Amino acid sequence: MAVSTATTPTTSSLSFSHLSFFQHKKTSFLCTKNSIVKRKCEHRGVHVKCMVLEKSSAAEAKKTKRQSVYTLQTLTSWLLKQEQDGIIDAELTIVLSSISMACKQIASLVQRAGIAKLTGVHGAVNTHGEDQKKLDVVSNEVFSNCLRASGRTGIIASEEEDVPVAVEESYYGNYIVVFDPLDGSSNIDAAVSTGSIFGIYTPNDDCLLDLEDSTTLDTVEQRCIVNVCQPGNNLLAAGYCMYSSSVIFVLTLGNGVFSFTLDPMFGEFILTQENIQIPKAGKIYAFNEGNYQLWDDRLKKYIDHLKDPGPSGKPYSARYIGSLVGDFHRILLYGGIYGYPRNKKSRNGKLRLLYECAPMSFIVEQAGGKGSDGQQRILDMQPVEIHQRVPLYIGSREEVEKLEKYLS
Ligand code: AHM
Ligand code: MG
Repeated sequence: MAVSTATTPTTSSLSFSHLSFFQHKKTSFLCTKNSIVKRKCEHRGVHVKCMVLEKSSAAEAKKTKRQSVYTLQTLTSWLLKQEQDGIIDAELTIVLSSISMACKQIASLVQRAGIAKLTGVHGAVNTHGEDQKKLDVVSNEVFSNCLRASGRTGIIASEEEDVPVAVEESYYGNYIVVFDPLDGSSNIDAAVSTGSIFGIYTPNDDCLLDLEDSTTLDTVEQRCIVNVCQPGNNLLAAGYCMYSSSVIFVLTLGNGVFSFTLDPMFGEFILTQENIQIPKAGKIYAFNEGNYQLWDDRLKKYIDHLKDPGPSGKPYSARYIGSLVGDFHRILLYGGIYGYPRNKKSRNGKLRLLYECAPMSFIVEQAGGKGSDGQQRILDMQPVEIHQRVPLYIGSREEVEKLEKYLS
């Protein structure tokens, strides 16, 4: 690395870094710049003289090392660290890695949906009587395959399947994974944000579910349902992946909320936010106000108040994508409230307790927020059926509590 004498700057204009590689006539001198030893280089005629000025402490060197801009923490290395710290076991680490792999695959399918002819409806109707999109079906398959291949899941329950499924290939671990493989898929053909949501439990045969109505089910199916129907309080981990302008994987293991962004250059989720805390309050509301006339009068009053808080207050801003993951992610970062209330046509609202409300409520509580059905904490609710729907109000603590007062 030589600098030609013709372009060699004068001594007065030389910075330390210029002097790091400086050649004069036939003699080359290299003054290394490092964190342990600082050198001052002087240009005297044909010589460059390097003098040791001071030795920095080992602590300073360590600090400099920690601040390197090249230090990236991938989801994989972060999970391994959680395992080393005893927060999760090796089996759960594998399950979470499998989920992140499924999310990467779905992200790629979502991005290429138009090209790969994956837009439009599949032609079937799911267990809720809704038209399944092609990508609903494909994403469900991707998620299920990744979980099966992990060999660490005993039962998987998907919003897109009629009943939970026992995984025969389970090698060890037996974790129960509940998931909505592609939430908000009505947005997919317009390339608007969608997401995957998941929650993880350990097997629990003490579930209080009444199976008397389920006599048509065989014993394996019954065991699966009993194990899956657990309150959100039992969640070990929950998260979501948002497919948007960035692909963002948000995760909690019950010790804070962490966010990872997919780096498309090398296909890894990189830790981008640690210990996310939702603002205590926030002036954004995300409700489908098209249903206003179907709502309870108390809820109408609450929404009216947000829009017209009187002379002292500023109205709230309405922001609604119609995609829970995207709407929730905005509220998590900026504060405010997301709501999917019950209405005259849907007595329990639209969202499912197991696949959507409980995992999101676990995340929001870990971030200091609140998830409620308007009266009670979502995480305390004992599911009575696997595809049970409940009203959901979720977001900043003060905002959810204000709504609860209006509804009481
Ligand atoms: P889905 O699971 O069938 O995609 O439905 C859930 C979605 C949520 O993402 C979103 O918040 C809600 O449905 C929107 O419903 P609506 O179109 O009634 O506002
Ligand atoms: Mg959904």
